[in-house]
Amino acid sequence: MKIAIVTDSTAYIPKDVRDKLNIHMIPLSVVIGGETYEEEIDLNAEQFYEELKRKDRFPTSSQPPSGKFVALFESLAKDYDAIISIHLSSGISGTYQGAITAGTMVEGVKVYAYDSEISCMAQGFYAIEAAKMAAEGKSPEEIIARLDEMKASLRAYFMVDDLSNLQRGGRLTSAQAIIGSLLKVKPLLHFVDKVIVPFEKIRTRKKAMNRIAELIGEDASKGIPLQASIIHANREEDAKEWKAELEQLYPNVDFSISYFGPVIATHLGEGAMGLTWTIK
Ligand code: MYR
Repeated sequence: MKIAIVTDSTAYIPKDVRDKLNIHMIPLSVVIGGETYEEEIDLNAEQFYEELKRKDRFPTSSQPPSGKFVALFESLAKDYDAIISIHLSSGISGTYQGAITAGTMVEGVKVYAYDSEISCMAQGFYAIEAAKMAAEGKSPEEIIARLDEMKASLRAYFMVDDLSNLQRGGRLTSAQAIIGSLLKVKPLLHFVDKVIVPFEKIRTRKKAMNRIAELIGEDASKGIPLQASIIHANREEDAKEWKAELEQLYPNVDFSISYFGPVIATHLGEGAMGLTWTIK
C-alpha cells in the first residue's frame, strides 16, 4: 500500500528534509499590509521578520483554501492508495477540519486527517516519523498508532515577549492576557485540550527557560530516549546557546533547533522561544 504523508507549513520542516522524506506540504498564509503570502513558499521566516520592521500594520494568518487541499489530494490520488494529513491543532486553526472536508470530496484515495493538537516542530516530529514509517511499508493504522504513542509523551512549553499578539489573534482569552501583562510576567504557555493556556507564571525569560530545562530533565531522567527541538522566533543565537546548555545537562537527549515561521510568529511575536520533546 502506498501512503502519502502531508503536513502543513506550520510544522516548519526544512525543504531539504521534506524532499528527502517525501513529505508533501500545504501552506497557510499571512497577510501583511494587504498582501497575502503563502509561508515557506512566497515568504520565509527571515523575510517575514524583515517585513515586520517595514510595515506599520499587524499581520494576520489564514488556513489553506479548501480548493488547494482538494487539488493536492487529487494529484496524490493518482500515485497513492492512502494519505495521512497531519495538521496543527484544531483548537487554534481550521486547517485540520479543511483536510477532513477535502478528504470526503476526493475519490480513489483514503484520507486520514491527523490532529497534532500542537504545531511547529512538535507536529514536525509526527510528520517525519510518519514519512519514515510509510517508506518502510507500514500501514496507516500502524503509523497512526505510533503517532498516538508519541503524542502521549509529547511536551511543549513556550514563552512570548508580549502576550498582546496572542490576545489580538484570539488564541488566548483576554482575561488571561490582561492578567499576564499587568503582572509583567513571562508566563510559560502550553497546550491543554488543543488550546493554549498558561502553565506557570514566571517573571523573567531566564527563569522560564530554567523551568523548561527542569521539566525536560524530569522526563530525560526516566531513561527513555528523547528527541527535542528548541523553537525560536528570530532568536537564533539564543537558541544555539540554550541548545549547548541543554546538551550538557542532558547528553542522552537528541536536541535540534527549529523556528516559529510567519504564521505562528504572527500570533506569538518576535522573540518567542519554546522547547518540545517526545520519545524517539
Ligand atoms: C490560522 O490562521 O488558521 C492559523 C492560526 C495559528 C495560531 C497560532 C497560535 C500559536 C501557536 C503556538 C504553537 C507553539 C507550539 C510549540
